Order: sequence, then structure tokens, then C-alpha cells
Amino acid sequence: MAFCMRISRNFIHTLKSKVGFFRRDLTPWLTSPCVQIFENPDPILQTNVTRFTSRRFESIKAEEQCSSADHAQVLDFPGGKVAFTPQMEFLSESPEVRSPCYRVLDEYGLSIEHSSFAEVSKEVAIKMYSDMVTLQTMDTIFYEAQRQGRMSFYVTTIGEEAINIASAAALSISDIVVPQYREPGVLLWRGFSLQEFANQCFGNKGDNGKGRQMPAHYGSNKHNYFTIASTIATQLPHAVGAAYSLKMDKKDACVATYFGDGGSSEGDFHAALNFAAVLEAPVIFICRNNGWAISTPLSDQFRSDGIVVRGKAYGVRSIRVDGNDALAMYSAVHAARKMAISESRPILIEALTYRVGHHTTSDDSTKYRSADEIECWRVKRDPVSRFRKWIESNGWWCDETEMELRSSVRKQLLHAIQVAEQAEKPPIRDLFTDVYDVPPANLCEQEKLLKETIKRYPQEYPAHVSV
Ligand SMILES: Cc1ncc(C[n+]2csc(CCOP(=O)(O)OP(=O)(O)O)c2C)c(N)n1
Ligand SMILES: [Mg+2]
Repeated sequence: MAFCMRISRNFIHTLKSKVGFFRRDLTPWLTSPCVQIFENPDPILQTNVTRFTSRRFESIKAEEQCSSADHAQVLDFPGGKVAFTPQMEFLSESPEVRSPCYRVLDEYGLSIEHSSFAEVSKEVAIKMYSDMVTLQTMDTIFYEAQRQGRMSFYVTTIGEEAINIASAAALSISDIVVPQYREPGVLLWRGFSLQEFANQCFGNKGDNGKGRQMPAHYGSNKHNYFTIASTIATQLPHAVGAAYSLKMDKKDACVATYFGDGGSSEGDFHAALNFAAVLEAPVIFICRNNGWAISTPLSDQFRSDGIVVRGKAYGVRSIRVDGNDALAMYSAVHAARKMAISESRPILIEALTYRVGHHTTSDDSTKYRSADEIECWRVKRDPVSRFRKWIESNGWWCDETEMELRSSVRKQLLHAIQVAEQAEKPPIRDLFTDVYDVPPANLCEQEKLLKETIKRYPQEYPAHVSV
């Protein structure tokens, strides 16, 4: 029965995220005035937010791509002139030299001489570091809670804290975030509280999704953060559509969408990149290339020089960044945002990193990769301690503040879990609401069947959840 319930919840969830998502989440925006404004609880982010609307744009014009006109003979071809050549030369399948990786901090957290990077104030740098520590601590505590059987599932972000937090710091709250599932740090940065994270993971009444999503599948209208659908890469075309609407409304905002190396092997990635280029949509594609798509290594995924080179094929400006260098990540996203909005164009960022934890709590990654490999990234290439060294070298951090922060965050998290665990669950009827104005016959039939089953086997159903 418990298994049936899980299937039922997951099924309804999948249905909602795939079929009903737009109706549920966008309807208020479509029917209300074009611009909605809200205040972010985080003082650093307190700025007016503009949301996207659904009005259609008149027409678009693809970027003209003209080859060098010097050549005597050119083909005047739709989309741009092409020079002729008598040489039969195939384009090489790979560049002579791999695309370099932009970094600002060396492995000891010291800024590399002559590196160009965006200024980060003391206030922002301290919030960045504090949020990275909070994210890391949340992962440790929630992961342990899952192992104790207190929640059914969890996804850690360990090793990818810099991508999460530094990218979030470089965005504005008016930018729309369309995540995969390993970017809770962006939501944390925007002011989603530890209690809200815990409520979602425990699927209680305080959860925005009313307990209908899997744990760690967060979403918050208030924080301009689309609800996670873990069907890989499906978020990418959505992100382009949202960015296109921002452009139509001439908003001073862009969309940031996240995905993994595995996501880049999906058709949706290619469709999204091409659409974004043709529509000249202000969207930043942030690829977390963490080496693995569950047990599939990069070598089984592609033969290209990673993901960054694919941008060029679609006419999208791209950069490869050291994803474990918070300062490089911040600078790249900061510059990307500026270009995306002021030039109305998509940007692709390939951030090189490593998934230090298991894929999820349903995985044991030591079955397909060596413990040495994991250990090397966990200890020697930890993005959090690397950034700490930089703020320490600026005189902005010390051991005492570190201890205070870690102990306070730990206490808050343990309290949040306790509260979330004891909170009431949403009623069973909520499983069937919020997708359709008038529920279809098959859904009504499922609801009836579920209620009858609960009546027949009451001992199998938790007494504290109302039907
Ligand atoms: C369309 C689809 N296919 C397969 C899966 C199963 N799946 C879940 S996560 C994952 C790997 C994704 O890897 P990547 O995009 O690199 O993200 P990472 O987990 O490494 O952060 C797969 C194949 C899925 N959720 N959706
Ligand atoms: Mg991956």
C-alpha cells in the first residue's frame, strides 16, 4: 500500500510537472498586469522583480553571418555570403588545442596575476562564503536524515557549491532561474529559508508543492525559481521561452538555466540552444560539467571538446570556466548577464566541476568510480575552502567567525528538520488538485479508488494524514 501511495504521488507529480505546470504556475501571471513586483527577504537582494508574460512578439531576425568578403568568389546564400574554395578541406572534428578554462583563483585560493575578474564587495563575498558553508552543511545533515530513514530521498550538491552560489550572486533577483536539480544554492542565496528546504523534503503542509514532488524538488514563485522537474533537460526549452518573453517586454532581466553534462546529451539541449540563438533570447545556459551522468562517464557521452564548443555550432557565445573557482564563476556569470541583456543574446557557460557525492541517495558511486578520484576532488579541489582562503587573505574572515557560522547553521538545520518532521502532512485530496479546472474522468476515478482502498485497509495508511 505504501508503495502504491508513492507511485501514485510520483505519478501525479510527473503529470503536474509535465502537463499542468504552466497552468498551475503561470496562470496568475498571464491574467494579471504584465509586471509583478515583490520584495526579496534577503536585504542584499531587495530589489523590484519583474516577471515574464505570455504576449507574442511580432517577428525576429536571425543574426546575419557573412564570411570574409575578400574572397573573389562568394556564394550569396540565404543567411549570409559564403566564400568558395578550390581546396577540398573537411573541417576538423576537434580543435588542435582544447578550449582553455577561465580561472581567477589558483588551487591555494590566491588570485592569479593579471587575471581579469569582477569586483566582489566584502559584504557579497562573506554572504557567498556563508551560503556555501550553509549549503554544504545542509547536504550533510539532510543526507544523514535520509540515511536514518526520516525522508525518502535526497540529492547533494557537494563539490558544486561555487557554481550554485557564485552564479546566484552574479544574477539579479529579477532574473528567472530554471534549474535542473543540483542547484538548491541558488534558491538559498535568494532567501529560501532552511525551514522551507526542510518542509519540502518532508513533504509537509508548509511545502509550496503540497508534498506532491519528490524530496529536493524545490520551487518558489516568490524567489523567481521554477519548480524542478528532474526529467533531464526538459527545463531548457522552457527557459528559452521565458527569456523570449522577457525580451518581448523589454525587461532588464534574463533567464539563467542550469543543467548537467548528461543534460547536454538530450535533444532538448540542442533544440533549446538553437531556439535561443535564432530568437536572440537573453538566456544564460549554465552547464555543470561534473564528469558523470549517474554512472556514465564523459567518454561515453560525447567526442567533442566538452560542451563549450557546441555553442559555436549554434551561434551562441560561450566560455569554459573553472566551476570550483567562485570568483571566476561570479565574474563569468556577471559578464554573461550583461551581454545577454544588453545585446539580447544567449550565452553558454561550461563550468568544469566534480560531483563529489553519490548521484542521489539511490546511488552508490563507488561501484563505478575510484575512491581516490572522489577523495582528490573532495579534499584538494574543494571550492568552499578555496574561496575561504581568498576571503581570509583579504582579512575578511577568521577561525572564530568560521566556528560561529558552522555551529549556528548546524543548530538551525537540526531545528528545521525537527519542526518539518512533526508538521502536519497535506491532505490526500491535494493530490488531485491544482492541475485541472475540471478534473478529467480518469483522475476522478483514481481519487475514488484511492479513497476506497484507504477505507478497506486503514491499518496501511498513516492515521495522521487526513483523507
Ligand atoms: C529524460 C530523462 N532520462 C533519464 C533520466 C534518469 N536520470 C536522472 S539523473 C540522470 C543523469 C543526469 O546527469 P547530469 O545531467 O550530468 O547531471 P548530474 O546528476 O551529474 O548533476 C539521468 C540519466 C531522467 N531523469 N530523465
Ligand atoms: Mg553530470
